[in-house]
Amino acid sequence: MQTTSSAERVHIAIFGRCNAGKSTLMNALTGQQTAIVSAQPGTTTDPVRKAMEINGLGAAVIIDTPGLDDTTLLGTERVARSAKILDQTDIALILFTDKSFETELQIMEECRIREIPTVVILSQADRLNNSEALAADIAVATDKKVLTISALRGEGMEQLYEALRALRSEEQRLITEGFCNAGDKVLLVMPQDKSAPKGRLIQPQVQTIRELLDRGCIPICCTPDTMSAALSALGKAPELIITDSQAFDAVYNLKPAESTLTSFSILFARYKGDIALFTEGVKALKSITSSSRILIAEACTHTPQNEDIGRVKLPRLLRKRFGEELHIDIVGGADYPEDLTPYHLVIHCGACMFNRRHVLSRVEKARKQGVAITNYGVILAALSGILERVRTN
Ligand SMILES: Nc1nc2c(ncn2[C@@H]2O[C@H](COP(=O)(O)OP(=O)(O)OP(=O)(O)O)[C@@H](O)[C@H]2O)c(=O)[nH]1
Ligand SMILES: [Mg+2]
Repeated sequence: MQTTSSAERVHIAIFGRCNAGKSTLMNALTGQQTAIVSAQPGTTTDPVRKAMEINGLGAAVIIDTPGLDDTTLLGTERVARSAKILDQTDIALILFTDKSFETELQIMEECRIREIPTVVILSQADRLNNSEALAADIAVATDKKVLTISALRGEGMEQLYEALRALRSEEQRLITEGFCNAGDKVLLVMPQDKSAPKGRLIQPQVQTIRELLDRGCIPICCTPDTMSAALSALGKAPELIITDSQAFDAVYNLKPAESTLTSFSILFARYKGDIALFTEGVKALKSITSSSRILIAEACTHTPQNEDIGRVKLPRLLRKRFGEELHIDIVGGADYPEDLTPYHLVIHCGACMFNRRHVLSRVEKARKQGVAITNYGVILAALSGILERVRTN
């Protein structure tokens, strides 16, 4: 379980006013004293995260949040904080405790706009002597089914897990969805050269192989050097071939005409983001001039490496093509600007550290502002002439 990266976990965030019982629910879900609980309003001042495995739902991160009405924080900061959490929330648990619903309905509206599924909860039911009537009022106000729970006593938790499992199965996405079916042979051509990590496969390769096995496909692995031998061994052309950008030309030349070809970076751009918008976004390359501004946005902050894509390789390729004066800003981690309008194009990293929701929140910001957006895999494929030769969606 610990090996599932945070990006692959369903992010479940708990929202409500101070003292609604958010931290108590967090502890009940995780089965540990993960968050501090007290009768003092405003106990939780920063989001608390805990990775866990939920039976039947899989790897999750539970996020406990500060009260939405916490007056110890400045109003605008509070809103900004919850918006930041919503940016990465896959499922929101909204806690209600009494008859005033205003704050709860506001956050639900925000979730509706962002298409974040919500679970409506009447919290601390053991304290109430009119929980049924209150639950009925909340159901009318929210137009949702209401779960009545007592996190302190562990009552109603099974129904909560059930609701989470149901939402999760609606959300589940596949990397290779639509590219192959059960029984299909899928040839994975994966160069294992100097740049590959020693003794293991990289995460996108591992995840794709695992998914193909789960889907009843037949993954066959080879390197560019052994691709011809693998094709002869197969007898019949594989339905799908997936390769790495660096081996693309060699693989393209050997590919049987009947096989569909795509790349790991295209599949992951689609899995992690909005491939239609990303392929549309690279069209902005046509109108870039040496005075254009480009934003390169990375999900994580990391020590730049020698051939770092975002900091070295992409700026070099772009400047070579559009001129040395090309203005390129590079931001990392949480520094994604609110105002993207100065930019001609936003190029986002592959986001191995972000969940899909988080990438889509950023994509949506660009779309709303009418700014073209793409990602590393798609732009590198476009710049090297791969994009028009692969299936992207
Ligand atoms: N009886 C009862 N008390 C509860 C329940 N859940 C929480 N409480 C109590 O309510 C108080 C607040 O609980 P917390 O879990 O700290 O509430 P919170 O929403 O995290 O509060 P903040 O961090 O201040 O926003 C504590 O005294 C808890 O013991 C419950 O299900 N039943
Ligand atoms: Mg708390």
